[in-house]
Amino acid sequence: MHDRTAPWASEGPGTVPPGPAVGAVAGLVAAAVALGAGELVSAAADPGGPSLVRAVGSSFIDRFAASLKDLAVALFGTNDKAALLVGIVVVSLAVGAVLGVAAVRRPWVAAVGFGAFGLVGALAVRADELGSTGAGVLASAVAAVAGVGTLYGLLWLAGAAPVVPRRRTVTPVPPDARTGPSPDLELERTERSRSGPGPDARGPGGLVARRAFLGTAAVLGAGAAGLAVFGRRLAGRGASEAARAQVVLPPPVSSQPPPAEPLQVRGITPFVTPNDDFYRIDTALTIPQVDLDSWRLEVRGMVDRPFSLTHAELLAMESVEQTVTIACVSNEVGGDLVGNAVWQGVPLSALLERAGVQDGAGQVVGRSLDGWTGGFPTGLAGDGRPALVAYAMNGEPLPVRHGFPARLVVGGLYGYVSATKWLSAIELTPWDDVDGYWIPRGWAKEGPIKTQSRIDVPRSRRALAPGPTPIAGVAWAPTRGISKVEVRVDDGPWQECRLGDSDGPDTWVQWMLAWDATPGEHVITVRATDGDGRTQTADTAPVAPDGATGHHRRRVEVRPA
Ligand SMILES: Nc1nc2c(c(=O)[nH]1)N[C@H]1C(S)=C(S)[C@@H](COP(=O)(O)O)O[C@H]1N2
Ligand SMILES: [Mo]
Repeated sequence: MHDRTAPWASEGPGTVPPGPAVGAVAGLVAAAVALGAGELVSAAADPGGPSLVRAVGSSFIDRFAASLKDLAVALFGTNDKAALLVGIVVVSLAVGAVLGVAAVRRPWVAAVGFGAFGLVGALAVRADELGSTGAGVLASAVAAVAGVGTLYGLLWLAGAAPVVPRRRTVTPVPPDARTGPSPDLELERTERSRSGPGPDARGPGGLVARRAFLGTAAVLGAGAAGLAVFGRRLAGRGASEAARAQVVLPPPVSSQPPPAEPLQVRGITPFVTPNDDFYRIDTALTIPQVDLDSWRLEVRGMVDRPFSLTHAELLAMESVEQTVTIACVSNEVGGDLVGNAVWQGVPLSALLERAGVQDGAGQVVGRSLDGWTGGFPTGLAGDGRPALVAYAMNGEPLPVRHGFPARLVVGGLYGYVSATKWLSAIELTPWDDVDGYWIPRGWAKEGPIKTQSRIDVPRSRRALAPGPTPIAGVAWAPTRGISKVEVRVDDGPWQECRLGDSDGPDTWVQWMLAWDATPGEHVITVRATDGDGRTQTADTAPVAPDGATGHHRRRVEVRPA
């Protein structure tokens, strides 16, 4: 009945260590089990906090965000996040596989390796503003133990252990195997060979061992994935969604109705961006979860009367509704990291007046629950532009991903210096004392939004029919407003476009031009002029350090008549 073809048991059970492939599979599965166990334990112990993988991801973002694309991206969009998490999992599994191969001959390597694995996770959770150190240590310890245990178990199943050193004389053993294991492990394995189900108890040899190994590995792998999914589910029941559902918005004392006549052009960007379509940019791999009973907004720093507000107190203050276009500094010319919403909230100026800003407090710093910061000159909060602690967006409580329960919205400033989401504190500091999150990462300290215009239609994907064709899009220069938008086709003259109604200078405007499309290839170019009469420059600048410039162009093809 002895099948001697199993590569790791060819000379008799238990005498020859399994090959590297077996070690790799065992190590990979062990790493998967470690990750799955870590997800589950962190989700159970600290549902609002990051898992080990997410915490490692967050430290990765904080450390490398600046260098990611040559300083050029002050953003972390949804896709970056998914890619980062997948990357961390893949690297972890690969490291597990390497540990598995090494552990075939040196079991201690697995213990050290998975220990280090756990330590990295624990340190990352500790460094994470959203993480509970206790939960992180627990999850890391469980993950490490689960990893080592799985690896040893699988190798044992595969016939690696127990290897009784005396018996190795039966087969030639590679030189490094002799020097490997620590005395303790030798002892333990010898012990196990006597008491536990030893080599012979594994019975009918290689084939069964291999089946048992592969079967167990598959089951454990699937189980690990299940643990991870279940853990995510558990963690997904964040406190914020539930809290948000309970929020009743007060009526604003003043509101700004959306403009009467949005332009009706098929494919044009709507004047108000629906919440679900609004771009999302932030460094948060785990969205800070909020329990409204304990959430506070602090106003502090260089103020005469620091105070903090409960959620109810914030909503009880007089609020206004204002339509404001916000944009990301990383928005490329023609890009879609820009949106326009009706924000309801408490004017920042009211909070600053109540606190009494001291002389020399040149900067308003918004602090997020996750430690992110953004700051802008204090004077801007009182120069007439909209500057709100916003708690509603387009008539709904602020969506969780857009900053629930409250965020800052400041007209005319890129989000990275102003639009702090998941707001926990507004801090007054001297201008030079604090640099917001992106400033040491290579971005300008002041971030006024540059005048921009974008072509929405026609799109360049399909050839157009010749004849009347609208050219349309949006243009923005928040705080200055848009006075004129012009389009040119090829090298033709700049033609002035029709503008839609705006809600004042802080929002974008829709624009359109009726074009009689002629057969052939054309390049359409747009440029806007702001309310101060300054026309958008044609000079191109990259997004770093303070926002892209240049004209948006689109090449279109018109079919023959
Ligand atoms: N807490 C926190 N707030 C943040 C950020 C962040 O990373 N963390 N990113 C800022 C940036 S760069 C932008 S462009 C805006 C985007 O806001 P939105 O995701 O609601 O569109 O949020 C800002 N507020
Ligand atoms: Mo941004």
